[in-house]
Amino acid sequence: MKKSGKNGTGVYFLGLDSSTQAIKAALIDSNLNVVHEQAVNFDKELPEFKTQGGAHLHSDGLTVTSPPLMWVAALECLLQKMQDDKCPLDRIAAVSGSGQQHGSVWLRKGARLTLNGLVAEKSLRDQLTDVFSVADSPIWMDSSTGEQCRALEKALGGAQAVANLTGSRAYERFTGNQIAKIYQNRPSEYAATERICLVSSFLASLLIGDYAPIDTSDGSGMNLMDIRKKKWASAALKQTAPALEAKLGEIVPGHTVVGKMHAFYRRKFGFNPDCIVIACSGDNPCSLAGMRLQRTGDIAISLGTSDTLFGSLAKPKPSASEGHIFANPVEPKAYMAMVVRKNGSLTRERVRDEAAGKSWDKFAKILLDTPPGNNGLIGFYVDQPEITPPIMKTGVYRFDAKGKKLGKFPVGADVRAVVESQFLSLRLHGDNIGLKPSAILATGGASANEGILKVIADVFGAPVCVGEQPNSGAIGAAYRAMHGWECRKAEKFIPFADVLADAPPFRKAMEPDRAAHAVYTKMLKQYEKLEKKVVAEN
Ligand code: ADP
Ligand code: XUL
Repeated sequence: MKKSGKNGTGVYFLGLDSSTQAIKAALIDSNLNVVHEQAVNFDKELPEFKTQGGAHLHSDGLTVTSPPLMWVAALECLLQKMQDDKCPLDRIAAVSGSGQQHGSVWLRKGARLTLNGLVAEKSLRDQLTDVFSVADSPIWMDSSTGEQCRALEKALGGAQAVANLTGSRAYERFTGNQIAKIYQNRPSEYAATERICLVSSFLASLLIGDYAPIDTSDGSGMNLMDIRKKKWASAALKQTAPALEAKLGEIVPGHTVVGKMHAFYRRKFGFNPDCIVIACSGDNPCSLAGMRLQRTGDIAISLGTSDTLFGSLAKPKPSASEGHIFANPVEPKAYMAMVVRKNGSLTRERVRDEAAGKSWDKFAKILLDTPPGNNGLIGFYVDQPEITPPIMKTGVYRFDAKGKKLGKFPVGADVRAVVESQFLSLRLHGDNIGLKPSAILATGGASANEGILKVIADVFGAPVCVGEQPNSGAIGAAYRAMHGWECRKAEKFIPFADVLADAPPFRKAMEPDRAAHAVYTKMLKQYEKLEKKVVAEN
């Protein structure tokens, strides 16, 4: 491990990322260097929970859940690994976290007391086995709440009215619609619930041993928060479920200190007794912090389980048809805009296994060796019901250069088609909500793939930069921990950019090719036409 210590302070900041497939950690020193990274993969390291990509895909093809106890076990396992690696846990001044967005964790009456009374003699997992009123947490991949979405839009005066109030039209995965479904279908479990957390605020609750508030940025992904006032929207709460506000608790800005690490972590892992916890936030908001997006035109693409395109925004302009406006996680007065695709890494992985011998290197080589534009072939790869564009019926839809349906593509063409359609879609829909990149910062697992970065640069006609580590969720959480700690020390809000002024620069990884970009600009029209057709048929 590298040594730290700007001004001899020698303190560290920890970012945790409870994401879809794994929990990850990034430890930074006071010079903003990442000095340690660690991860626990759910499928591989906690096989007893029987997840696939961190989730349980139910037989209706729409419902997707994860066991919240797995997230508890994973946190403990991660901290154990860090202690085994001799990380200076006793010198961590502040911790914050990132969580996959929209997922909810349901805690039964009495859970708060259990959290308060955690003891180091027992495992977290054993002590928290019985705190959940719902054992299967709905996550962001779920698309089973169409009925509840329609009801919310009807009650509030239509999709635009819901978007104006909450930042997004009603979306299936958004937490409020998931809450409405559980209230309607499982009323006794709803009644037994004392607190509904997001994945992020659950992580913070585990760390402080108490109920932690939801932050305004992750709270924007619920269809329940007034996006301008940054308070719960009573009309949305009323339509969702009774007595909901008390179950949700407070909503706070992202730099808020939510408590101190519970004594459990000092006794078990040697954390410092003064270590504070800063409100945890969503993975995309944390990535925005990790990518330090400040200027308009600086846009990030996160290539994790989902693919997302996002950027900072001064004024919200919510759309009734697509995209999301969230509160900004580091600047209380600002916003962020985002487009999300569900068929990201796992869909690429499936095509890789079928067409590139299960090798990312081979997958990248095919992309680098085949012509931009795929000789006019366009495909839509919908392994899971898609969010952007909304396609509920799963399957692969392939078209030739004239727009005629095809059953199969020649060898290799699926590799190019899956990647090209993913980024043509992000370009088209990002543009619709004002996300027009002049430079792109890429992050997430797939940002290690040169072939994919080349397609991104060419589709958008913009240079692509990457950070030293592809894990901007955990790094962003570590930056936010530092920011919250500095604000607490100064007893006032300090601009995030001031705290991060010395952060390491990003590396330019790919320049766009003008000719290839022109091919994609032309292809986008055909892509849009075919996309409309596929959406209309479903
Ligand atoms: P999440 O945070 O959503 O759990 P990550 O950002 O950790 O996801 O990304 C995990 C994904 O990264 C895996 O599903 C895998 O398909 C993808 N991945 C890892 N390495 C590569 C690579 N070299 N090329 C393309 N994709 C990759
Ligand atoms: C964002 C979304 C996903 C999850 C998981 O709206 O649904 O990006 O946050 O990464």
